[in-house]
Amino acid sequence: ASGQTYSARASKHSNALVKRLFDIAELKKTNVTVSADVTSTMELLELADCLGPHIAVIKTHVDIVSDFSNDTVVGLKRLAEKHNFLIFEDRKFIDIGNTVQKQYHGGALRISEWAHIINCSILPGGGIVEALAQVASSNDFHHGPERGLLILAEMTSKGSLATGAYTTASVDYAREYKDFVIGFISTRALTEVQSDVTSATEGEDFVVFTTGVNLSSKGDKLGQQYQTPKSAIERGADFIIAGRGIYAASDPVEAVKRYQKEGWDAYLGRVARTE
Ligand code: UP6
Repeated sequence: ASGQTYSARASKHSNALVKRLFDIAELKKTNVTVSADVTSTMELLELADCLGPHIAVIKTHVDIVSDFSNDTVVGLKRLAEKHNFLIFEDRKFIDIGNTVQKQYHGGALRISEWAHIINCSILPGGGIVEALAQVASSNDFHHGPERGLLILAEMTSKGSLATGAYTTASVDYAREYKDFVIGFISTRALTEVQSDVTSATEGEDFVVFTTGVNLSSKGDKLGQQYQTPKSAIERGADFIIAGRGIYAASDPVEAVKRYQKEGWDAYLGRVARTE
């Protein structure tokens, strides 16, 4: 787990998107990513607007939005600017390179146009990372510097097979494609070199996003397993991702504020322990 502050990491990072992400965290004092898993454009935009001041990133699954259209995209982009947060489409690409390029760029969802962050599984091998990176670096794509990839290195569901050699290979691919890969979806810090002792020499600082965060539940009936914001951050999460814990609460704004405070206090604690 990194013991450095977000601003220290921002100042040293070579990736413009990561810099911006850390700057947002520091400015808004939040490491919360809300997983806005609602199924209509109206609900999604309402959530983004009322939670916006308290989050660093909104995570979407736009393929579950029943009336997804250009209005969804325009609305999301407008709110991302209004509240200064990034958009992460949790599409979990997992296919051969030729297919994921078409799923990422163009198609019905036009993900490359509006999502700052995407993620993929490395089950298909390194070609998937290369294919997605190619889209962002192509000459006719103008958002390249504002795009980044998280590798799904672990999963929070019971019986997950994203362990062992798969997780190790995730780190290897991240290092191989470090211009485009900004970090991991994982339940803990995966790279020892994130400690400030070695990161200076290695020049490596991957961002850890952790899903499966909930303050009031241990899991659901379909195998989801939760930890608290504090435990996630202590294990190395830089950003905590919470869905139902926030949007399904009776008062989502009150809930997001609790996750913001718990997440921020845990981060300050981690930094203080390193000093
Ligand atoms: N997600 C996980 N676990 C993973 C990867 N992704 O839960 O290993 C995603 C889910 C959902 C969110 O697709 O969008 O994170 C978790 O939602 P929840 O907080 O409501 O359980």
